Amino acid sequence: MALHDDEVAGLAARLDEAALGGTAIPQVVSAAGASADDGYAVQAALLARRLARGERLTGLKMGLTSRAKMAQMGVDEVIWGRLTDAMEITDGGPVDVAGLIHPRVEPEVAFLMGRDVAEGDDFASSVEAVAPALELIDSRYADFRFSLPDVIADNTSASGYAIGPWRQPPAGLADLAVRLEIGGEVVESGSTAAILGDPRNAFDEAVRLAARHGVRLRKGWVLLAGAATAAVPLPAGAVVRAVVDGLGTASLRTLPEEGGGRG
Ligand code: OOG
Ligand code: MG
Repeated sequence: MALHDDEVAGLAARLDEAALGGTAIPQVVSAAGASADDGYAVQAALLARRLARGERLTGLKMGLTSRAKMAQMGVDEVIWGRLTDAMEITDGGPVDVAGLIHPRVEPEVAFLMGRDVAEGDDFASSVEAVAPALELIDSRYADFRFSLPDVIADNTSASGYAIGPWRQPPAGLADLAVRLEIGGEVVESGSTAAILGDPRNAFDEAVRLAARHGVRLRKGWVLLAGAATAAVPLPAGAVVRAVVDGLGTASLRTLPEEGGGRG
């Protein structure tokens, strides 16, 4: 049974306030008896609040496209969320983690849309560039635990993203080595093959799944294909790099913690 509009609006407000205040909430969406489709309705209402504050959509993200992530989160369905300009992190640039709840970081591959994408459009004619990327996720739920409708409603834990240098899509993307480094140490490693066998499949899934909710990728938008490895906690005062063989490096640096405790 679908949630009523006022329930959807109320849940979107809870999630929005949790993110703004940097405080975790219980799994209120599944507790309300929501389905995955209800989750997408809450996500749309949550993003409408952000856009009303002046944020602008910059793209979409795929989630749980790799087994490593499905296993880590205990949810085994591919999901998608929305990106805004407020989530953009300049490549190599600073991120203040003080206002976040329990941030994690994961290595990804990003696609740049060369045109408005219609259902059935293929990767080759739609994607004009590819880049290594880092995604910063921060579930608004306590202990980073959620069910499928919860995480969909929470915009698939989206919090920030940094994109490395764009380049023309290479001939092969299916099996590029990926590593995640924090403070110069390799903390996770894997392959782009972990992303649905080939990250290009994440593009097809994004087009298909978003269309179900009337959403299409636009020219100039970014699509994050999903993490190639499990996510790791993001510490303050650290340099983080995602290195994808053949694509290059995306990086960010977190600001040092100020005088003991959250500001
Ligand atoms: C959900 C978001 C998953 C990915 O790349 O798989 C995701 C989460 O793990 O909190 O962004
Ligand atoms: Mg991700």
